[in-house]
Amino acid sequence: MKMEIRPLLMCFALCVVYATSKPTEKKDRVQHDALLSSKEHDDGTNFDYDHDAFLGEEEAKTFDDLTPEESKNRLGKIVDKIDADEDGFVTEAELKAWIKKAQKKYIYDNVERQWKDFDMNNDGMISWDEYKNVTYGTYLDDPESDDGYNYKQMMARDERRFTMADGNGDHIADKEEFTAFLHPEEYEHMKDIVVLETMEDIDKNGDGFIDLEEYIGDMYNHEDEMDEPGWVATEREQFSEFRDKNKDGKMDKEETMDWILPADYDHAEAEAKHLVYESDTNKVSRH
Ligand SMILES: [Ca+2]
Ligand SMILES: [Ca+2]
Ligand SMILES: [Ca+2]
Ligand SMILES: [Ca+2]
Repeated sequence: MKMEIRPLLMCFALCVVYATSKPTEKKDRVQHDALLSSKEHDDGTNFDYDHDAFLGEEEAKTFDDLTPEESKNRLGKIVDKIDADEDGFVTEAELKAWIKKAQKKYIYDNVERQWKDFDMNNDGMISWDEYKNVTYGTYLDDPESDDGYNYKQMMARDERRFTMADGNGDHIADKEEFTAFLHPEEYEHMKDIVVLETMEDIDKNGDGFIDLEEYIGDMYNHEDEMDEPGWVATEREQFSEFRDKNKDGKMDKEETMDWILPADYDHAEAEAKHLVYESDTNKVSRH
């Protein structure tokens, strides 16, 4: 399928200039939105999510500083790049490839930014000791000081994740291993630890399961005398109907994995289809 989606993409870019992000009250544990954008996907409100998806979150941010005219020029160049075979049309496949690249760019940029803070001896590797000293140096110097954080527990948790990310077991992370440490949700072999850490966060009574109250308690902060917002009731139903698949009243490891790391969903593909659909139904006119 070929499609002239250039006008739509151009429109997105201009919208960036006026984009405002909406605060989200609800804490979202599901790993999907973070992949493409930290913003909510709600085209009824704005196109922020779509901007981030095809520009990359950082790139979209720099558009904020440009005039509409500059944005337009810049985006024209980007659309030319998306059109990989240069036939003047952007296909769903080209769009999907572009979005995948934008996702990865965000991740690799993030790793690059943090890298120099941890590689103290500049040998191009980050050892567990380097990471530990940079992150927990103050605590290690004075383990008795108490400022409300359980550094011992946080450090043990980091070391467990570091060990899992360290594929060859030498306690030293190369760039790929460090990327797996910082972005475990991107790696198949890190899925178990993502689920484990999430369960530890939510499972307040430590029985190894997430019950309904723990599930709601994690996403909703009870404020005294306030009525529960409507979505809390919806989430209670979600828990009973979809999350707790075997209906024993709690979520185990598998059920938690299905929730936070939905397996059969390709976000780049879904977003590409979505953009083509938006273009196809000519919703451009509403901007
Ligand atoms: Ca080093
Ligand atoms: Ca290693
Ligand atoms: Ca529990
Ligand atoms: Ca269950």
